[in-house]
Amino acid sequence: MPEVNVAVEEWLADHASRGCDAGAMIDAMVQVGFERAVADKAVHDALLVATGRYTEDNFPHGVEAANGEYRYDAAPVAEGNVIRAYDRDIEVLKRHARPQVIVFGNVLSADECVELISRARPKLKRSTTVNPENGSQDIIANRTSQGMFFGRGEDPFIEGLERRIASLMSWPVEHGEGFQILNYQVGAEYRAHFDYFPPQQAGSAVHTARSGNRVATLVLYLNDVPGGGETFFPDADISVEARQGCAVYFRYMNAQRQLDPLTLHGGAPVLEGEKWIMTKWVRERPFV
Ligand code: PD2
Ligand code: ZN
Repeated sequence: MPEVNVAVEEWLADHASRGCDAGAMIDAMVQVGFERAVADKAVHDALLVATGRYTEDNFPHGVEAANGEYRYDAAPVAEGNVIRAYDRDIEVLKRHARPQVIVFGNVLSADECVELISRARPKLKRSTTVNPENGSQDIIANRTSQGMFFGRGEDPFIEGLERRIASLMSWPVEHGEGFQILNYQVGAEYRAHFDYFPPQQAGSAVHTARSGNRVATLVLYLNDVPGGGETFFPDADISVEARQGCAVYFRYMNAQRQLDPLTLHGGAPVLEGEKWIMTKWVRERPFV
């Protein structure tokens, strides 16, 4: 298996600085024997260095999404059963290939979960969803949680967690939306939905104009839920229980900008106790 040595880095830097297409560079590396995940990361790192940020022109693989059946790239998450993510060893509990869903343990400590909940509690407001027709944020029966957002990098505690999560998701911290905390009381739920903005819906454009679409999600569980509250993927027969400090990752945009409909998912109604989660959504381009 070839390595990303100095010569390869020079080749990457040269092509990235000349605005070469990321997909073509990845394909060229794969053709000479690199694993796709290795090539994907090397190319995106080179583009970041060359441009200071991803742009519409160089990422991801042209402006138009490819049509047809979703093609699974290697998920950018590192291989192995334990992943060193910035400052913490994170356990890989389960990996699903189609859709790309990965369950992690030990992402947050109990103290971190408690701290996040106590900071969020006084700021909760009823959650909204995007109106597919005009993009407005509406309160609807499909989503009955309460939530709040932290500003990105708003203090050292939040910034440290963002670095850990960016490392785990192998996606630049600048591409992340601010952490969102959600609280579900008994009966509250988030019915099946996509986290990406479906391009065929008129209301999506207002949300994708500046930073592109969402690429992947990490849902982090801040408490043990005594009953209900699983994150479920109805078309993939996957269900993840809410366990404090654990998280579920799912990837729905590939390098060709296709979107994976199998990542339809929801938060099941809480049957007993309450549920606290934190979400991290990452975008194609820096989130501004
Ligand atoms: O509450 C959840 O488990 C959940 C699952 C999926 C929340 C979201 N998505 C979300 O807020 O997008
Ligand atoms: Zn969701």
